[in-house]
Amino acid sequence: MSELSRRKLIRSGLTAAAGATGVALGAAVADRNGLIPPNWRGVYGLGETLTYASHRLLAAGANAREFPRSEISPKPFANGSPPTSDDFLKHQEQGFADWRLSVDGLVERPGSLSLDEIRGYPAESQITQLACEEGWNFIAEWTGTPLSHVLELVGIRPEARFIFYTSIQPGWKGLIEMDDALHPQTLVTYGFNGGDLPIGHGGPLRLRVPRQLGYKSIKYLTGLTAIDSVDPSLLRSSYSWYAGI
Ligand SMILES: Nc1nc2c(c(=O)[nH]1)N[C@H]1C(S)=C(S)[C@@H](COP(=O)(O)O)O[C@H]1N2
Ligand SMILES: [Mo]
Repeated sequence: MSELSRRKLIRSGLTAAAGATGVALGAAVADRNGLIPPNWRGVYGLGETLTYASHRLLAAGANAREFPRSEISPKPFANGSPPTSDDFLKHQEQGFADWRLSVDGLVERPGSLSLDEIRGYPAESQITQLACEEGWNFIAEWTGTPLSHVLELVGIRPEARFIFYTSIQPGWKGLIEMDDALHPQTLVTYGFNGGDLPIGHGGPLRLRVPRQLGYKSIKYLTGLTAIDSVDPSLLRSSYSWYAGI
């Protein structure tokens, strides 16, 4: 589909929905400002576009709420089971000494970083809430280096529009746009409540995206790829792409 007919299609779809819901202005503004999410096509595309666009317009640059230490949850819930692959178990046995984070795609200096290297970068801590789409949540202190720092180090190219990220755990992957990737609260974390990040919470390395729902905070992080367009295969089919809260 040409860019023009794609935009026409989006616009007519948005206008139809907008007429029904009384947010015509929002839809028009979304289109004009390029606020069309990568999953606009498909069953949820229209609703997604409206949610995404209104969030972006209302909350551009906003921070996720941070909490005092006294509100850290005494018993944070670790969701799901850690990876069971031989590969992961071997890393675990070796105390994750050889764990690496690959960084590639639209960057000047693709490569891979060791945990020690990452721990040596400027560190930030944040006390934020992780909210699962299923309704539960907890507050914890997360420590790591800003993703923006890692991206600067490898020379992120101006064409990059999204960061796609992967886990050693099959099926878990994430995608955020540069606005979230460069946001100061988006951290490559290795610390949790003052200690190492426990395996249950994604240790040794996890991307923490506190401005979005829990499933965007991918555990057992192994790779970052800077891209300029999104192939549908990069999206997790069972979750909505944009999970702003
Ligand atoms: N690799 C991986 N990342 C993941 C998950 C997972 O099962 N595996 N679960 C996601 C979901 S749905 C949520 S709500 C949070 C849960 O984080 P927690 O285990 O620290 O509570 O991690 C997200 N990241
Ligand atoms: Mo979740």
